Amino acid sequence: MRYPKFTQCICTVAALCVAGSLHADLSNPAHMAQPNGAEVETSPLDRLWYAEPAAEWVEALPIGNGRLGAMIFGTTGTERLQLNEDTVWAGEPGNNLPDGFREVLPDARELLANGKYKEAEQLLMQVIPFQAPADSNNGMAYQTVGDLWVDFPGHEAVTDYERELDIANALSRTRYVVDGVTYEREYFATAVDQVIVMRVSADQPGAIDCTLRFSTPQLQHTVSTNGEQLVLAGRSGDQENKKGRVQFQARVLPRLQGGKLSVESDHLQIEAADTLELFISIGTNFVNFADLSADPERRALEPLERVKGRQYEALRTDHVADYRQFYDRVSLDLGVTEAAKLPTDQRVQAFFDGNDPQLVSLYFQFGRYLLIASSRPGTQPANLQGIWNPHLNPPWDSKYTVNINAEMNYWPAELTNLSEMHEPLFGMLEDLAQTGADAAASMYGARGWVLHHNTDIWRITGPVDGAFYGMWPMGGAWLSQHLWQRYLFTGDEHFLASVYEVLKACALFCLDMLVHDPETGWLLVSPSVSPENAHLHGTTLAPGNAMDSQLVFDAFSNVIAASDVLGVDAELAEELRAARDRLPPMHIGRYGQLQEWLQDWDRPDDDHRHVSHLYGLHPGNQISPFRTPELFAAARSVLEHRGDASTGWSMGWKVNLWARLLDGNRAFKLIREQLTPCPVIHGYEGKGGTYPNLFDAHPPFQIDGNFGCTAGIAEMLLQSHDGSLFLLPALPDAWGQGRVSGLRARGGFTVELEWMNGQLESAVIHATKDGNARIRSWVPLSGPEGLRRISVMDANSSGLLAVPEIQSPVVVAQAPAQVNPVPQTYLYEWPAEAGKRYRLVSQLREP
Ligand code: FUC
Repeated sequence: MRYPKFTQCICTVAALCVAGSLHADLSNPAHMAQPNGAEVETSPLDRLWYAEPAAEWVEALPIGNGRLGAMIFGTTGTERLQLNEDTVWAGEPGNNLPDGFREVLPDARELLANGKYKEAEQLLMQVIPFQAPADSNNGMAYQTVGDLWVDFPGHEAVTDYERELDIANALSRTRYVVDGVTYEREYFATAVDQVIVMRVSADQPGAIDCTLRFSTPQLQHTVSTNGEQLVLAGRSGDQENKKGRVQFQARVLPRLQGGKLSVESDHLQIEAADTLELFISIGTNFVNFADLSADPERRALEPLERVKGRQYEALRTDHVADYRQFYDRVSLDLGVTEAAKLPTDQRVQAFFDGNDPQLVSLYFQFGRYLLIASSRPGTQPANLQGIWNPHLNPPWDSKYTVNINAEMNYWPAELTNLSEMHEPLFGMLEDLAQTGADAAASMYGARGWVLHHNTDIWRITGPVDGAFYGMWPMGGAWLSQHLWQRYLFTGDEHFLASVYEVLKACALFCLDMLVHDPETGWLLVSPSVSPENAHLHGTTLAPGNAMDSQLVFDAFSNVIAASDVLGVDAELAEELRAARDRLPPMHIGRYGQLQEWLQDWDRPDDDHRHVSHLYGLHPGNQISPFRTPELFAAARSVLEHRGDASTGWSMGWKVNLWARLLDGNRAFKLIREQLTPCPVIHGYEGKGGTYPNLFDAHPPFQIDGNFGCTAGIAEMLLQSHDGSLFLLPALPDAWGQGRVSGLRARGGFTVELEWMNGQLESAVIHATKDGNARIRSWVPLSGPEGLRRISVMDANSSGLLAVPEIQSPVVVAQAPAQVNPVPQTYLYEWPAEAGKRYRLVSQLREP
């Protein structure tokens, strides 16, 4: 038979599960025959597959090249490809700076200093209203381009149906049988050729009849034909005080073998073709956040002109090679059980109470797949839905929420060896440093740049959604940590020099906006909120919230360290050091919890999804089991009280937090929560989880939970934020045996680990920089020449692994004494040389 059924792949999985060999041979991929007789390597494990077409959007399968995205439904009678292009947003250039803010700022600060929190909110609501007037701008929406429909008459009832997303090759396929003919569709979104491709083939000649149609919910649009192409042209939506000025054009170029193409006024008809290839291209007029002068038609036509002369196989080969240069960098094997034979949706159903470790590695690799598919150098950063969105008015506008969500999207970037995919975020930071300078000057009279809790493609930097949510001036301080983290992972000083001005300007804003508290002498961020969580006084507003002080501490520390590395701004560094010493210390409250606010207002029964004050534990590194055991216990107390079940992204964060708390079993419990089916397909109600297509459910769909959990799985296996590379810091009992390769660590290291019976067996550390390699392990290790055991963590000679020194916490009198045994681990170091690989072996390993 020319068309191997997907079940043959599944049999390969079964073969991998033979007794005594519960681990996948990922180095030995299966080979899948293609209609043209060529073979494409596929891992039988790295795929999502289903026995039914998608009935709902969250059952469809995402493909993308960073800029273009499609959701593939795999429906037989009428195929649906829902299309996106990452610059199709409502609105037009322009910032959203509020009138009158500067005038009320001194009074708002005064009210907050005097404990009049609600009054401060009321005052600020006058200039940052929640029920925004029509002439305001609360950020614009990311919007769909529309849908391509392919009608196959007579294909409504089929047999032998299967569809898959092969994430090892970034290819999707649908197969079924009608009247004894086997049909296959293959789809991919290529970054090399900048088109989405769909190929329809059949195992009998002349069997393909179909109609191609476009539709879109966009109000301003036309559908037409041009030559042999089907064309959808339109303009993005108006929103609040903005006109929709993004013009887009989507074009489909068909290529037939055999058969006949008829071009009608608004659709294309194909009769009796042997094969049909469709090339979908989308262009817009977007150049950058301030410039819409490009020609969408020319941009849509150019890729089609290029692919005209190229064979399908060549396009696919180039696409797969391009994708795999990123994807193949990391492999993860947590074991394979019988559960891996089931369709993906059934695996999610069974996961919480089952034994399916391979679903975790699949989910991890799916997160990496999504980042490669939604964020490529030169594209827009992944937004709340990555690039996949069928709506004109998506949840939270599908923009960038920077009080957690946008950062979370990029947590896996360095850690899981996808550093290039981080670049769109850096590009956005460069833009925000410009638009945020206007906000800093006009709203605060401050130097530098500020971002509040949302931004969009126009790089707005003013507050949105009212003072309760929007009065948070720390978006820049959090988002720009990513620049510094990129430097720590890569040691790339050229990169650091190129982004230094953004870091510096962020620190200058913080310096200028801090308010001196005469009572304590501390410098406080005010006005501000602890994101979205109301305290005892019925508002989010308070000065000196824990996360804000942690963020300013890091923003200052980054510039202090960068100025040293680059040999610039010594005086500024001194000034920042002095201000940093005057930030309030963290506080431990009456039930032993890390305080979210300067006052002991936390409630033991608070289960709010945001755990902002734990920024210092993750993604930050101010809280450590080894350096700050008291704060470590207090952070743990916060998480115990907040509980596990929550929105998707909140659970994704908690996987990371429990990993940093070195509790692998609890981190795994959170993964189980995250991989629970979301009970509702539509709407915002209920607890978070996972949809059938493995998209994260806030609910509704929000991609940050995918990325957060992906990073969390990596954090369970390797951490490098606390002065050393901690190997297997938080391995759960459920992953007794396994291996991982390709994870990245700060200091410029790439790491391979193997473990058995829940303990590290061996590690290979590949250094890409000269420097002191420092390793922490739960088991004693033997290793490379020059390896020496050390007992204390003195200042590391490699600045890339340096840790902060923070002030001792303030502990309220009623706080229970907490027992904080420092975990017993083994610490080693040796001088590593760039380009060398070092092997370490457990001394407990059986000979
Ligand atoms: C923040 C979160 C919400 C949601 C939104 C996009 O406001 O509190 O849960 O994720 O961003």
